Amino acid sequence: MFKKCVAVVAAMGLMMVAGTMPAMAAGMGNMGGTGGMKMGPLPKHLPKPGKAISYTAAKMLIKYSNSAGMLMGHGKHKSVMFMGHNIHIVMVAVEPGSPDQTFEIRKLVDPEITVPAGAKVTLTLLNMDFGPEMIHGVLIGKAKPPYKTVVPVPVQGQIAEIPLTMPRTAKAVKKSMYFFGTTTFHAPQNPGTYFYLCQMPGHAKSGMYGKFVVTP
Ligand SMILES: [Cu+2]
Repeated sequence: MFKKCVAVVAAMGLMMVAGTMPAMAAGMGNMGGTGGMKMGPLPKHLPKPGKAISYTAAKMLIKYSNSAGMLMGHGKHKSVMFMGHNIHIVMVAVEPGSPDQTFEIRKLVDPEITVPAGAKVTLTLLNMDFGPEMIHGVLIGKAKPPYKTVVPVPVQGQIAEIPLTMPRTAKAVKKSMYFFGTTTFHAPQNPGTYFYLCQMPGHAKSGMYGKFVVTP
């Protein structure tokens, strides 16, 4: 199973290099070790970040978020492990029904994320939250919790940033439009522990953060 996964991820990396990432749905089943959940395709024609997308397009991002990577660990210490040299991670800021001021990947709240050293990582944040204060973004850096109300940008040892992204446009989830942000960066060559956090004042202080671990 493990070997098979490595092969699949390697193949995925090649496809991504070839620029065909949006079409990667085919043959991507069984990656997650959660009983054959199929990895959803990334939406094919996403507009530039900053433009609103429909619930239908947002749902494709959510489906991807809920199926990419491998679940590791037990209980509260679950992590999502990403392998290969070309990784796409989709985080959701506060899926409806999740606790306030949290990130979700694979329905896990603020999970630990692990990526291999040197991997090219494309990180996408979909903001599903609603309300005037519910603007969210992502910084990844060395700065450890607890965080102050205002987190200086860039954070200490910053390696990635998704600018603040607006909340959804309507209370009704299915009738709303959604915003997302994305960034591509390389994981550091040296293994170590980083943290992802939301730079909206007060959010990281309230717990909107998690570990980002770079593995050998
Ligand atoms: Cu936030």
